[in-house]
Amino acid sequence: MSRDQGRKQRGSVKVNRWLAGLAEQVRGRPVRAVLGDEAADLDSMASPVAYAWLLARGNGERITVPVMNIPWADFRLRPEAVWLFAQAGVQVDNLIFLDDIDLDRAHAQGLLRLVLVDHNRLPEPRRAWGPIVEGILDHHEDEGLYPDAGRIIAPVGSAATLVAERLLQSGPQPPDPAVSLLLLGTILLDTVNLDPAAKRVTPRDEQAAERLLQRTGAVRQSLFDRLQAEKFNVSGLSTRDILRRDYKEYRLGALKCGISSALLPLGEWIDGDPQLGTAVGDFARSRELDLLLVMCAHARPEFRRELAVYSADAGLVERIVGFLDGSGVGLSPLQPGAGIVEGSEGGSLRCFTQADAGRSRKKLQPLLAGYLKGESGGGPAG
Ligand SMILES: [Mn+2]
Repeated sequence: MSRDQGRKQRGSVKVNRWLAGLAEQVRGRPVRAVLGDEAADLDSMASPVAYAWLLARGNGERITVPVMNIPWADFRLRPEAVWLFAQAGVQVDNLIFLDDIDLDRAHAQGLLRLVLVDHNRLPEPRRAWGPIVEGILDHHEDEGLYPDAGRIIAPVGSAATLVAERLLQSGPQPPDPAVSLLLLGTILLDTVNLDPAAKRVTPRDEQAAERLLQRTGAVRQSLFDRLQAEKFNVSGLSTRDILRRDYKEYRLGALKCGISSALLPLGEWIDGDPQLGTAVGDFARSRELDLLLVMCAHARPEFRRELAVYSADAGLVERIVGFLDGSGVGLSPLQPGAGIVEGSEGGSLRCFTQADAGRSRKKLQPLLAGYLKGESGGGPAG
């Protein structure tokens, strides 16, 4: 135990010395921001830190920094990340969040370059940043954007695997233990502890994890169990927190649509928050959404998905529900009360169980995009 702590200490000292003061140093200087996806799951926070650590070694006048793609206040919404960074001994006070760096200003001054990690398309509001994307490291399908960017894209279980491969081959020095633990925890969580049944893991993830296990001396099962428990830990989070914890926004046809992913049973959420309908309506209004989908996933006891559909326009809710149900998603009203939760100001929130538990946000979003494009293009005007 003391040896483990000693290792951890040494690793964290190096990483923390590197991170400390980075936010100060970038001001007014050319910066290469290594940026995760805006949903900021563990992969999108740990992998940019590790990749920036690797890239920072080689470069001269341009300073390379990892940027957490969320405001600092949202970090606590991701308890698995809070736990793993603490376990690795990384002082999160030293990490750069969106409120620690003015990316818009750096871009306007011509000082900003981007390396995208765990995604390969900039979100809509930042589309103008395309020309400054100089690198991509990702495990999602390559959309072929930013042709001048150097790309490391492969269909592995976690972007952390791709960083680990580079880190492990980068030189005679063993990788930093803190960085290694961040990558290992991320790979285990993303691949459901390297379980082939979850259909995420590839041989490259296995190899990377194996070597990181040797480096860190971590115990695979207990590391995974703890991370998994933390990920599903929503105690202490309000409905608004749960909604914004893993949230993405899209323009679908003529509509502004938000999709939240939440890791708890919808029935439990409804029981736990008598004001759920109001809170969902408030959230949608605050983001000026036409439509809000809340996708719940849990494994109590076996893996299930549930879906809540909210709009101020009850007719739109009907159409969306009808379309999804007819597209094989299979929606049955959640009991009790036939899945209808009273919302505020006449909004309609309807709750369902999903027969096809394979339809994640990644799959539902393009399905809806196709439908709503047709609806806005081919339907009656307005
Ligand atoms: Mn990922």
